[in-house]
Amino acid sequence: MTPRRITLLFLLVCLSLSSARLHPLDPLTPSEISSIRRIIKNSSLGSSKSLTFQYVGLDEPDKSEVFSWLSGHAAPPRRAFVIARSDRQTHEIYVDISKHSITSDKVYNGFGYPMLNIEEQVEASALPLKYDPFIESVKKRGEELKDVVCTTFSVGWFGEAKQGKRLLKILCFLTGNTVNFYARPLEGITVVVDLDAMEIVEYEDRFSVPVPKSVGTDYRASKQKPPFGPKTNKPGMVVQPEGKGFEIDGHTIRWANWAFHLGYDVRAGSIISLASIQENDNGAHRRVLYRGYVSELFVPYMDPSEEWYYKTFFDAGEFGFGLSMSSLEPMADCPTNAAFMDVYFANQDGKPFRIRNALCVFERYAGDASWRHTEIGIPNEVITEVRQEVSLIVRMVSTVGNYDYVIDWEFKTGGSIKLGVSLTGILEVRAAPFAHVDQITNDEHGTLIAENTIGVYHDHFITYYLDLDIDGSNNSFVKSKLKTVRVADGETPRKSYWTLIKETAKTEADARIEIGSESAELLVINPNKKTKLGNSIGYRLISNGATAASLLTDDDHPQIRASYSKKQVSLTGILEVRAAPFAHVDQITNDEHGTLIAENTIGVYHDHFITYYLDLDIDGSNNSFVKSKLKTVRVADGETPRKSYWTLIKETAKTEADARIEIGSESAELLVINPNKKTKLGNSIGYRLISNGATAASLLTDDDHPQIRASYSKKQVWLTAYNKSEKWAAGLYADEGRGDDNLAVWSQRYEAASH
Ligand SMILES: [Cu+2]
Repeated sequence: MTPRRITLLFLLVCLSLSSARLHPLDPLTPSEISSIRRIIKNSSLGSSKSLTFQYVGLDEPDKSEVFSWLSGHAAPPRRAFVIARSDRQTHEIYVDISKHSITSDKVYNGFGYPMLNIEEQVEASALPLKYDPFIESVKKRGEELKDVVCTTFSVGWFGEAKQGKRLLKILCFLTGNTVNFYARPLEGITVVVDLDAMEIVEYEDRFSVPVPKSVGTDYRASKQKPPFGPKTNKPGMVVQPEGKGFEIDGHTIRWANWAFHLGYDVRAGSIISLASIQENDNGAHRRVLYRGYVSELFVPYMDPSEEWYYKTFFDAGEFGFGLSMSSLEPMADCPTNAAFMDVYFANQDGKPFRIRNALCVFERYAGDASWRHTEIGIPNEVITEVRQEVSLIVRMVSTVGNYDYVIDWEFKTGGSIKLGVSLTGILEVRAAPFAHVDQITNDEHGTLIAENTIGVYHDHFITYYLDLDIDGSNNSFVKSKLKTVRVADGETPRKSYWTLIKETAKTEADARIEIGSESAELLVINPNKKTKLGNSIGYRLISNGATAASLLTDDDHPQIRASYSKKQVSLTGILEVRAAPFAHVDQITNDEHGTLIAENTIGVYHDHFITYYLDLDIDGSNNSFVKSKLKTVRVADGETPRKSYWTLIKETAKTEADARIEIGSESAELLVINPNKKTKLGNSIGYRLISNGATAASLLTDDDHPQIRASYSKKQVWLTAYNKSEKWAAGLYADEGRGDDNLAVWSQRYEAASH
């Protein structure tokens, strides 16, 4: 959100095209960016005094052109797509770089505006400092103008029917003797800038709140008084005595059994293309992912008040996830064994600039095993085999205002690709007149995190574009649903089992998935390719916990703009096997309760339910279990431009039944707190239980005997009072046990006792 203070190195030398053949998906080179600028400056637009470049990127060739080039045909022409502003109009310009010509220039007449560039944000941020009413407001607060810094915030859309102006809001903060100005907002002031006129068109100073002192919040190590956190005295480093295991050839990276193209874009940041994996037997590469990148980040805040309601950012589309890339610090952002890559974008004037070391690539070895087995079943022999887990990471960091997003693409030798997002940086806070939680009587839309400082509730929705091309471009989306089957009495001692029902999505609507809403595996398969045994070839989408759906009402304007955020998908050991008389899937006519994984071999469907005993004693033995539920609140019409927000409702479990939780059944945070201890500000002290994706409930029927023995496997969290004898979820005597002394039974016992 803020103009970044990184050094932008302008390329003064006009590089001639290097002799190396460009890959059709290579990002625009600095010399291409210069050519594009020349071509546009030489056109009729060139005479416009107000011409600015808002987006300059590769006009990606069609897939068919790329594949044709890969099979040895001529490269498609290098083309660029440019969004420029001139005389209050948005131009969509296509440029043929090789022909030095503009192929089309169309004025866009819709409601939206292009991405902001850095220069206009810097210019707009400086306006309040020369604006008399603002200077007055600073004085009135007893602060000095020299301590004030301002940054930019997109204004959003709140139902206005008419075409608006290209506006930006400016918020100001105090630095003084700290660089952590986000912790010191000048609350109550709204500055609106018309970007085309580059002037303040609206100004309001509604109220003032004490600026948080934010003592000790300067994060620079040099400003931290020792002791600074727990010491790890013996820092480690990654050493690869034989060198790096990957090779970078232009933008193509080859490592282990993977090959892919690493590009970038000013809006998306890093882009992975043409990821393919090498076959063991014949060395041929099989296609997996045609193109993948971060497509949007929606960040709505939950405070509907005048100064905060509009904070509903689209970090990629408004501020540029690529434009906000940070130079990575060797040995800190990326390990010692990393290779770095610079990126080049166009500035406001269309000239190329570089962000040094914006991407890094490295092999990760964290001392984990990817597969292991110890075999003691063969008399007089112990066989142990362990394989190292090594993967390849492509990393970028995008710093959008206060937040730093770390985006990882992780490639594993087993064939999987893992998308990693971590958020760090600084919280955006609101100044408020509270020094203790007890002073708060209304919903303050956040948590008192320091004196006079509220951390405002908000979400981050990160959306990926994934064009999977598994073994070819023709792919299907399949939901593999787990369905409980009840067995007819007497047929078997079992009463139930689960099996798989595969459903292929026929329309896009079939492929809008709310993760966790049903027991289903999400597969992308190639319907025209099969393994030798006749099984489908594809990839499974595995969510790793942090999925969420937006809680805003459907008619709230930020939600209309990000309506996609209601759904999450728009589209080790030795397996125990059973011998079976099949050599091909086509021979199977009944439910064989598994998958034909090799000739005459069925891998039987099964679950692993792992139950932990956790006796938390947070700051003492007396702890409570609290559900912190996220609840949508609808705003009365006219009160604020927003129609909804979410807030937290805290419920302390009174009985064991209150603390039986099905994770994902509601939007709730699970906390274990010490009710007798508080922070200085009056907040609870506790730990949060965070589930990391692989939670499940058993699908067996309640009266099936295995389920009676493991009746606790229907819920993921159980809370019981301390009882020394209650150690083993399945009871002390699990073998042949009957479920009369298990976790679920203990829970009921307490319930009976407490009523
Ligand atoms: Cu956040």
